Amino acid sequence: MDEKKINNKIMRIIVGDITERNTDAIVNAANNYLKHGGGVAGAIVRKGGYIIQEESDRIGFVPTGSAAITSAGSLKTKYVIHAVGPKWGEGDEENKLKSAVLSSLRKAEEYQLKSISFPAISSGIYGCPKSMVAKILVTTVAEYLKSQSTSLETIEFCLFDEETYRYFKQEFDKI
Ligand code: AR6
Repeated sequence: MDEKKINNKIMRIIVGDITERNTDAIVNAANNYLKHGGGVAGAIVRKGGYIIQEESDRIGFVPTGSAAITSAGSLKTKYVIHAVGPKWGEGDEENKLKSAVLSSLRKAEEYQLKSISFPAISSGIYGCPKSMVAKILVTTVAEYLKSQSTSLETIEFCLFDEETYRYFKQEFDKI
């Protein structure tokens, strides 16, 4: 675990299972149709309950680089913010990823949330390099905290394995 203060807000990196986090919201690495099958998405629905899939089905399509919000079923968190990151190779991955992060932060803001936890969006099934994902996620959140007044007091990255954590730690240390 490591954390930094930016404008009196906390930016944190941890190794863990995001479905266990009790932040106000957790972010899901979703696809355009919010069909939550594998990866973090599958784990969220398996643990939180099918209500999350049902609410997602009512939302329907979410463009790449955007985010939608549902309740969180029986998870410890209150909301799931479904962010759609890019697939590696489709083009303009960095901008789309940045946009997915900013859309998630704006959703959290709309709901006046105080804390949010992000996974390494697009770095699993979607195949983006972990180094790129770490750079975009960490710099986007750091810039956001520097430049905005926000309801968010804590923004964390919950990384599933030590290798991903090391990539995030490298970027974190540059801030
Ligand atoms: N907690 C935290 N991180 C996790 C967890 C967990 N429980 N499980 C996996 N990760 P992925 P993507 C990490 O594949 O690449 C789904 O089918 C994982 O190690 O979940 O954006 C969706 O429905 C990796 O570093 O998301 C989409 O179709 C990161 O989370 C598609 O996969 C993201 O991996 C999205 O692919």
